[in-house]
Amino acid sequence: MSVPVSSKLRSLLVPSTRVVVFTGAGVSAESGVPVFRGRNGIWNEFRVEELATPAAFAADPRKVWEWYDWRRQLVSRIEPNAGHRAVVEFERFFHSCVVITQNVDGLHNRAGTQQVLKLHGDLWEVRCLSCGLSRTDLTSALPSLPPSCDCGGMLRPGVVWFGENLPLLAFERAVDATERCDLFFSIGTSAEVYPAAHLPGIARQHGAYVVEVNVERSAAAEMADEILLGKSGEILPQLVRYLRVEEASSVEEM
Ligand code: BV8
Ligand code: ZN
Repeated sequence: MSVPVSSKLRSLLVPSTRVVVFTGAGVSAESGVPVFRGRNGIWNEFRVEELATPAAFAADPRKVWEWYDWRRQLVSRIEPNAGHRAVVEFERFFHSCVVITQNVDGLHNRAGTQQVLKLHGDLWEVRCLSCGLSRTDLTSALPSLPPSCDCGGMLRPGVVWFGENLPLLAFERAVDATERCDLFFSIGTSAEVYPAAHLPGIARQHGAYVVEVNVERSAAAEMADEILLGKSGEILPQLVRYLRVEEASSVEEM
């Protein structure tokens, strides 16, 4: 089923448009990753302050690691969906397309996106609390919890917890791309976690056309010029079909 798309948005679907794709948990929902808030939200079951904070980890590292190990195992068994793959098509079509995600699942990379600005870290990164070394660890399930570094120190998940700063360079690049873009997609995010949730507003303030793609209106809807209500795994491929039409007609004109 297709959703109505404005002629303004269709007119922006040309290669010279500078695009930012900003995603949240909803883009991975159709792959089987649970979202955090709203219907079927993970925080309805668990208390965020018990799991995703430095204090929670200090109090019970094993409990926090069990949760992350469970999520790593879940993500290792699933595949990117049509929404992730459509983002790869966007990158191919637009001369400038910057992908910014709050997701830690790595599914954009697995779909084929090379450069992703990961604002909340990566489920597959681990960092040593003693020597500070970060590395990728794709093991699932981890053999012992909490896992240890070669130096003997305790490892932590390479994600950004509540109360922690976002990776500065990634956030600066995200703001920079957002300020410069013509078209900003806010996809599958409740836009409730800051500072990432400032991005749709920054895009709007700098004159971008802001499009929300979500199964329901989120906090970002107030900043949006257009809201495409539906699943990202259906709406984004619909937009890719428009890109293909545009591509074919520009070839005919040559
Ligand atoms: C910071 C990573 C400075 C790890 C996550 C009051 C007290 C204390 C703190 C604060 C406060 N007020 C503000 C703060 C700051 C706080 C914050 O924003 N809190 C909010 C919640 C009030 N932020 C921080 O602490 C950040 N750091 O501010 O640093 C600082 C320093 C010191 C002291 C203070 C401040 C750090 C935040 C990072 C949190 N890390 N996760 C992990 O994953 O384990 S948060 C978590 O939320 C997620 O991981 C995700 O990254 C993020 C956003 O969630 P969404 O992706 O939007 O997902 P959500 O489930 O909410 O929504 C899904 C959407 O998809 C829904 O809208 C749904 O309708 C839609 N959907 C569903 N299916 C589909 C769909 N859409 C399309 N298609 C579908 N098929
Ligand atoms: Zn170490």
